[in-house]
Amino acid sequence: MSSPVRYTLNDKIGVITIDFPPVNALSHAVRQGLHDAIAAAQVDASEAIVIVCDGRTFIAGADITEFGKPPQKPLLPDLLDEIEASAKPVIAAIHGTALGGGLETALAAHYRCALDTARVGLPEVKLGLLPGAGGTQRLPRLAGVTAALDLMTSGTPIPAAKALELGIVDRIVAGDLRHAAIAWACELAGGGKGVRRSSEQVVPDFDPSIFDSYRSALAKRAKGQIAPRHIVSCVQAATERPFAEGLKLERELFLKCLESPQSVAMRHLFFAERQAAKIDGLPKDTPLRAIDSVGVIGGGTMGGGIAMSFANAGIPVTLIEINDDALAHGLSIVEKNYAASVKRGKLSEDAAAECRSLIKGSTDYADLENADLVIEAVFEDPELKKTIFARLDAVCKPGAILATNTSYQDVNVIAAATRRPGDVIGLHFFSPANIMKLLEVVRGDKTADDVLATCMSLAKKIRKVPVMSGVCYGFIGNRMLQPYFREAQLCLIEGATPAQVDTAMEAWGMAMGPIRVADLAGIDVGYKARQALLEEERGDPRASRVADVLAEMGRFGQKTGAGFYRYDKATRRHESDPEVLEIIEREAAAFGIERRDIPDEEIVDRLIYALVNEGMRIVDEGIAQRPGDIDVVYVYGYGFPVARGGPMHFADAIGLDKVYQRVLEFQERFGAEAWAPAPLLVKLASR
Ligand code: 3H9
Repeated sequence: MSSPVRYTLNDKIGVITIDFPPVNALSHAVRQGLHDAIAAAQVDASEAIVIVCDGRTFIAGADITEFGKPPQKPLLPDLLDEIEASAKPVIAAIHGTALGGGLETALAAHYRCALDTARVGLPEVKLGLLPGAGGTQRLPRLAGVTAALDLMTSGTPIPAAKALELGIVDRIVAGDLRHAAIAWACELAGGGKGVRRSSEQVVPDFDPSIFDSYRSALAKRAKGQIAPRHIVSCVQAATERPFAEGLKLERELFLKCLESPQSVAMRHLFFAERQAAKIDGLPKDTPLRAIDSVGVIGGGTMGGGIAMSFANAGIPVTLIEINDDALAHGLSIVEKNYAASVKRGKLSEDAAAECRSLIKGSTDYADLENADLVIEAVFEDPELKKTIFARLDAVCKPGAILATNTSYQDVNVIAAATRRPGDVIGLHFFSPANIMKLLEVVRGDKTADDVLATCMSLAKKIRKVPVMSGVCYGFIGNRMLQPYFREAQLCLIEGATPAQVDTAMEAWGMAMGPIRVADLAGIDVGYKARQALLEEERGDPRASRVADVLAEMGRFGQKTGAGFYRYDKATRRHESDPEVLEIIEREAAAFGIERRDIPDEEIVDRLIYALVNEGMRIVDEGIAQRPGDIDVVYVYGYGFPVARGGPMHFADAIGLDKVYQRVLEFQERFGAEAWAPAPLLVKLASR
């Protein structure tokens, strides 16, 4: 096999070109090629060396697919030491993204130039890792301690201009990058500029209290994660120890992270997210419909957020409401959201004004006649939705995609209200839609392949993470939430307090405990939904009784200042309410339940295994294409801790046989209706 690295001598400049699609990751073959090329350049007539990449990007990092396999020499840290040790100046020429080991390669070079469109970053922390090829030691020397900590603990890449300001790159070039880099190399060689090693630079002055500040901020922001903590230790070492000693610590802590279940979980999510974007059986070259204009029906919180998601991607939106007042209200919320983004420094005034100008309001469906995609986002009334789709069928042009944002309704029934069910699809956004990354793309029985492919690709354009779901009540995410909430409510009536349930789940890693989630979502919502069901469809009455009582008292949750908790009007901070405890105790007695102490571990296991058991059914029924899709849904849409990799990965990591045994135990204690093990769990556990 030919090497993915070419070395050529262009007059006096040695040019090393990496060509390893799709993202020039530092696989074994690339490392070997780089090693050979650097060695060759040391002994030929070259006076300076350029490292440049073919394809869409500079090196995007170590090859993540190699992690977990036995390491093969040359190891990246050693290779980068060789590059830095080069007797001839080495110039890295960056386009696309220089990420992780890619940026570390550039930092080991002596000079760096970049196109102004390039971005650089050290995103290892998002994989539960730290930069393990000298990044933690070289970056603080070049950019200072604060910038280094920011870049490494956030993992967010920065644009070339910012990198220039921070001293991470030395110059921004325009036009042909290879050409510009070679010209600069000639200039450096001609001017007698020799090597300039990052490892020999001195860390600029800094405030020594910074490390403790980062440690305490990260303890909150990245609760329970080990990589951010280790990053701080490595950067501190860069300021206190000689370079080689710092590298030693970096290697030790990198390997600790690499072997940790956290990194295994986060690497699983990296690939699961990319896999989720693919639809089995749908040809890669399925034609896409052009989406240049969008209509949104309903200017509530959801509709407004959806409109913003498209406007933020430069796609014009027509927002439809039923009358002028409702429209003015909807647009004012959009306005407020943009103002808040400007205030938080997320958007410039100009950018916000531009996005805002892309959203036009209307009360006339006729204004949707040219829309390429229309998304209905009105409240969950099946008859209303059908009426809207019949109207859309009448006004929209042929080929327009008609989508519903429903959380629960049957997309097939909605599609049947039109004469073009092939054009109908579910696009389930999560609130606040302009911020939440998850998009469930719901494929109806008749949804056309090109409609599905278009929506999956469009999701990426509006910076969402798409996961396809089949049609069922609640799709993937909300369907699994039902048994999860059921167990949370049962724990309450059997003996726990709201605070105990929430604290147990939050300590385990959930972003917010289920009882607080119920208060935030509105207790009236579930109440109304239950009222619309027949008695026998409502499930275990013990699991809804307390919520029903609260709803009937007008305690709808955060929005009314009281639900399972009481809320401070000004700060929205929650506190326990003895009245709620009395209600729980009273209702438990009415059911003849003798309340008991429930260990936190039981709470966590019941809630999480309820998710897993339902997830197994969802995979078995083909509602989700694969278990990883469910993990992506839960991490991006439901505050499941990334470091646990999603419910299905977590179950796998624990051992499916252990999960099965615990589910059997719960079946024995709490009954088969709730806890019959999913057939797929039984099958997999027995393997
Ligand atoms: C590291 O560097 C550790 C070192 O500090 C120390 C080592 C000792 N490896 O995302 P896309 C694949 S850790 C292997 O859809 P985009 C990806 O799976 C690494 N494969 O494209 C996908 O495959 P498929 C630090 C990789 O244009 C295909 O490439 N670096 C890698 O939307 C296209 O990816 C990172 O964490 C990789 N490193 O985005 C950067 N990267 O087609 C991770 C991508 O089969 N990468 N693939 O599904 C990214 O952030 C994005 O991929 C990137 C392109 C922005 C580069």
